[in-house]
Amino acid sequence: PHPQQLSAGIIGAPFSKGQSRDGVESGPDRIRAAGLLDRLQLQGCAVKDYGNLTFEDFVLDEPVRGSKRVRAVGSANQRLSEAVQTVKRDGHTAVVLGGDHSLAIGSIHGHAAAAGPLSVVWVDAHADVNTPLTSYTGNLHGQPMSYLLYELRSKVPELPNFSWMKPCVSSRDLVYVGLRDVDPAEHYILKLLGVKVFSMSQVDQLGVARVMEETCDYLWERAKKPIHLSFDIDAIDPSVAPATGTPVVGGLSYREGLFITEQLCQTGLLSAVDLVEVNPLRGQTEGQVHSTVSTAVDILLGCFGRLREGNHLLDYSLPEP
Ligand code: 4U7
Ligand code: MN
Ligand code: MN
Ligand code: MN
Repeated sequence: PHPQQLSAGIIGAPFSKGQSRDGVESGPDRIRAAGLLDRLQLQGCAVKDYGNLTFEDFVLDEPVRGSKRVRAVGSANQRLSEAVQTVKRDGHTAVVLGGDHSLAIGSIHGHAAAAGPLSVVWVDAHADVNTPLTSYTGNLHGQPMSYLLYELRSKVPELPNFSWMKPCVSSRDLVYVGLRDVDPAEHYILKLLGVKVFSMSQVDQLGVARVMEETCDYLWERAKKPIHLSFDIDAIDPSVAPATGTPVVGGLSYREGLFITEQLCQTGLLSAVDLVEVNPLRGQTEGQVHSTVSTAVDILLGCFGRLREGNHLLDYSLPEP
């Protein structure tokens, strides 16, 4: 698709209670301040900003079976799910600016509620598929995929403020790219369910071009479903994107990150994108924050048709002398 045929509906989700570090709630405003909306419009993409969501506070939000701030996460994601449904029904490609990665629960749920069965491409250093019972940190940002997968339904306990959601993704419709920090229980789950995984080791072995070719082939084997891209900025190497809560060495290069978005955009099926885990407070210098935020912006521009070969507007014509 050409950028001029695309439209973005942007939702800010300044939410941080899926993990314990302050700062990730300022991700949406930092990404906007870096010029995301103007730059999308300049490349010909129509943009509607739905603003920032607000979230309910819970004074009493005691851990539930070891998992922290479950009520706040459940409630925030219910709001986000409704917002994503609105954006999809308005006809846009949804963009969720996080915030921490627990937001994928509401984002993917809302996308599936509005668009039907999805393919999910999860670009992350982590698999985020701990159940509340396998997590040893108790942080919900390490658990969202376990709530979303049909196949794990019987392994996830009922949690307060989660009764609004039901699993909506099949493990056959999920592909991971960039993994390099997977907990033992998560590794067991990925093997048990036979999930398609391109870890950093596969990126090294095959190169990102084959990884993306195989990702698309795999997802299209059965049907061409709308694609949900959930992009955790910590997938990118911390030398490029250090301002994030759980950095892991040995990540995707900036170029590999952009290539992933160029390829997914060219499928014409990209229907929603999360850009999460940008935490400006985790940068040690303003330069580190800038590098992280501008990488996040470039990833999003790539999702909306920006190509490194260059672009031009459909109605462009050369000036006559
Ligand atoms: B992120 C972790 F234990 N697996 O469950 C956990 F290593 O959204 C990390 O990908 C989760 O940044 C990282 O807490 C969550 C940990
Ligand atoms: Mn991560
Ligand atoms: Mn993540
Ligand atoms: Mn993280």
